[in-house]
Amino acid sequence: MTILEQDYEPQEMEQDKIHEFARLAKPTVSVIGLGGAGSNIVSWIKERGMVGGRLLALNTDANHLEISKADKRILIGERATGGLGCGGYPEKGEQALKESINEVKQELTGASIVFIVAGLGGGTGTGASYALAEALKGSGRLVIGVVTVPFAVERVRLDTARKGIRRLKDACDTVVVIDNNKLVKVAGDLAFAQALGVANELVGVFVKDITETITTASLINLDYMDLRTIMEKQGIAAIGAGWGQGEDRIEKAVRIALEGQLLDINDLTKAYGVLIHASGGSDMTLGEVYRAGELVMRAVSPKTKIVWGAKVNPTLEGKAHVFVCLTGIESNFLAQTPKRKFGRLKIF
Ligand SMILES: Nc1nc2c(ncn2[C@@H]2O[C@H](COP(=O)(O)OP(=O)(O)OP(=O)(O)O)[C@@H](O)[C@H]2O)c(=O)[nH]1
Ligand SMILES: [Mg+2]
Repeated sequence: MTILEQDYEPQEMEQDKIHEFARLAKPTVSVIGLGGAGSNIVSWIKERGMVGGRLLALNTDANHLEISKADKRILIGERATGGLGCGGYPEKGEQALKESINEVKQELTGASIVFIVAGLGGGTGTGASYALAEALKGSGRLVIGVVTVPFAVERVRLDTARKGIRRLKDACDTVVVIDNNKLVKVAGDLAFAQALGVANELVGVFVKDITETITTASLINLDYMDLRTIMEKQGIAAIGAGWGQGEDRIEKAVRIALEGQLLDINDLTKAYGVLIHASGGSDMTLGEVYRAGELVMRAVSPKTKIVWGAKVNPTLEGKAHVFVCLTGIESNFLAQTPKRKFGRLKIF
């Protein structure tokens, strides 16, 4: 054996070792949409295409599940609901998930990050999502709930949603709460179906951008440990999103994201952690991305932990999109006391 050959072998072994570590260290992401809204959001993501994550849809409603575009669809609680949905009862959703838990867990083998996506207020999305989060608790995975809160006109569903958030908060690492009412205010006067579309897009972009920035090479990579740092055992989170165009597009996008129209928080300095994500066309520069980071840093407390990621998106030529996710906050929605459903009893 020549000296050269002797040198070469250990080097090759080192390369193999790095390759093996890289393969094992790659986080695997599963996105699970539960109930009608959750399945629709997963279909939205599938239609746009997502690199690096697996999309699952879970429902008790067989007809709705049939139109889902998820990579894998699972009808849960066949015995409990007969494929007919939960009719707004979260207890039924919980029972359905428990009935099918083994099948669901099997689909999650190897997943290190699990997004639980649902519109709270109904039976399946509410009950099955907290039951799933509870079943995954302590499994070592990072479990992130991303849920919407019903529109004010949905009334009784608001209470169901509050109960759902409380259970999710105890079981998930972080629950990102998006208030449909704020969304509609920002988006303008929209018909109900269109308003739901806006909600699907916001949740969809959030989950897709985080997944792709973690699993694929990006302008600034966000890694699994970064995400863990600010999301592990953090309770409630809120997100703000902003768009900008033209010369100061990044400044505009950050300002809109932080103005708080979407954020369910009054005081940004109370957040434990913040995730900043910027995306823009191939013309987006690193300088712009750092500027976004600087602007957010000025708005939060010096103690707030900050992680960030950035990704080029060819469909955003000339534009910028920024979202901020503030973790460890107290939700205004949760703090509101529910309105009394009946008037006072009058005794004559
Ligand atoms: N973003 C979004 N939200 C939706 C959509 N459809 C319904 N919602 C919201 O999500 C809440 C729950 O609705 P669904 O997801 O249809 O209910 P479910 O979880 O299937 O519950 P059951 O039908 O009772 O089993 C509603 O109160 C709405 O606020 C949708 O397509 N997109
Ligand atoms: Mg349903």
